[in-house]
Amino acid sequence: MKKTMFAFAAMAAFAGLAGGLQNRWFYYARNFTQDADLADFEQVASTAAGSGLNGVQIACGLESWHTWDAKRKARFEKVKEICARLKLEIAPALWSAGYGSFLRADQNACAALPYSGVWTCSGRVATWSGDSLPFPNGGFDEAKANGMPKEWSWVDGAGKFAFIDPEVKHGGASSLRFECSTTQASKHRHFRASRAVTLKTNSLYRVRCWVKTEGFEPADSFQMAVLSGKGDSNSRRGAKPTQDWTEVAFTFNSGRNVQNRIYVGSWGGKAGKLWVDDVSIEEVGPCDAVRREGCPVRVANAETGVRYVEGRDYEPLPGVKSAWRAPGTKPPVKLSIPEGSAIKAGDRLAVSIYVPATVANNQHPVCMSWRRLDDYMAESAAGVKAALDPKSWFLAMDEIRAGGTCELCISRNTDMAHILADFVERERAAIKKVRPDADIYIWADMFYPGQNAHDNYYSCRGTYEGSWNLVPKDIIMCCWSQKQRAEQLKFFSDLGFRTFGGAYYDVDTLDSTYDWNRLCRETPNCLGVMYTTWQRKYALLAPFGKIVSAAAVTAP
Ligand SMILES: [Ca+2]
Ligand SMILES: [Zn+2]
Repeated sequence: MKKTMFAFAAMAAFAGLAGGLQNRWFYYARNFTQDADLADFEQVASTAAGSGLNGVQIACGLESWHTWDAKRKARFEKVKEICARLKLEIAPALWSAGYGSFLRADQNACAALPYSGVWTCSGRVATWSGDSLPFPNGGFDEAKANGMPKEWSWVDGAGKFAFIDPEVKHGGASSLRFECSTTQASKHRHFRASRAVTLKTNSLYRVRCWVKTEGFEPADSFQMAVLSGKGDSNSRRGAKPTQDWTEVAFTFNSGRNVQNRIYVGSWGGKAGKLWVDDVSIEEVGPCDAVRREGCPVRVANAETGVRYVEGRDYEPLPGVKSAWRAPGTKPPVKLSIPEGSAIKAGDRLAVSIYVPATVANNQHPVCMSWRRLDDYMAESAAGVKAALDPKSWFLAMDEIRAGGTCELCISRNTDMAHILADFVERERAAIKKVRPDADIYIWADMFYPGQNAHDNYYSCRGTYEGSWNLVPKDIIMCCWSQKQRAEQLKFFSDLGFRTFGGAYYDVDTLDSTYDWNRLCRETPNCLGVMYTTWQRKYALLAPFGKIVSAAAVTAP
């Protein structure tokens, strides 16, 4: 009986799917700013079409087509010709709030974090003039009686696989060496040194260390991090398996977190040696001030509290030159003091501004509350319509790791779930205005509680929980959780959404593809599946295409 029921279910799922899943796409990211991109695309597209795929999500910045030069537009015409000949539908990727594609419209669109500091007026300028932050024995030069470094409150495997090394060092008398190959390693294979560090709130810090490796695996298990334990993302990851002394450094905003721990080392090391030395942390000054609605500049006398007036006591502060400029690597922004100002040389100023939010590895999300972005969406949608007039539009709205922190967001008195859903609604409206019958796809992670739809998400203020109930039901959810693919497809299907499978994900085998293929066929209203590669790995594209195009589900 069970068998028969399964057979009926399978037959129903296959109705109208003689060639497999309806949408069988691959992901392709290139900007077509050079002719070589075209040749590469044609080769990948031919492989895809030859193995049964019928569409491509192209991430080529088409959202700014209205600003492209003639050569780039001509190359895109060639892309259209190639796809028409190969019978591949083009779904352009557009509008990433998480990875800041909107910064093309205005660098001040970045999500912004409050910054406050005491600046000093000297002559006709006032600027940040930092406090030093004592960080003794960041160079592992002084050891305690047990042989472990002074000041460091925790070293994994002290004396077992972690050693002060006087032979190999970057500076001073010694470094700290981890032997990741030892059989004495802990279950979690952590090889880290850490200590507490007390920071000021809403201040900028640059942390650095030097790293040397020898046969170190996996190389991306190296990480330097400053963690408060509250969802923050202040870290840099990665080294080479074998490298001479190399500096690792990054800048971060302390936000509301005073008590933090600084970590250097490996999470999950399996082999080789890792040395760290000369760890330091310093306060740095902001190099850009965000100037837009919701990001006021406030300057007062630090002693008397008297407020100064922009345009009278100090010249208007310029906006963001580039959200990618890391404070501490560029000169700090300055206030120019005009004649007749109430600010006098030697005055100490309490300065509050907003600075670009930086998260994870140099990622710059945008503020979804800023209505100016709607103008860009309208321009952009009209451009995409003129360039391609696609039926399928793919919103690149994944991993939005900052937001809710500027006064514009706070004044809305809501959470990230509502801010996000409202933004998606505005994106949808901009598309529907130029293409009423558009199918609109979106990455599903910001709407799935098992991925990113929760509270304490990186630098966000307010929860994303419940976002799945707020977004229009005609948006197609591209599920890409590799671990929870079955649960995620079911979650959105049960809520009444159409779904799409973001499969493959740069793995080395097609094991998961068989499962995605089966799940996508069994899930009601699942439109198809996509070969999704971030690393331009197309080696398995042909067999992938055959699996998802076959009339029946095939077993591995
Ligand atoms: Ca040292
Ligand atoms: Zn905001």
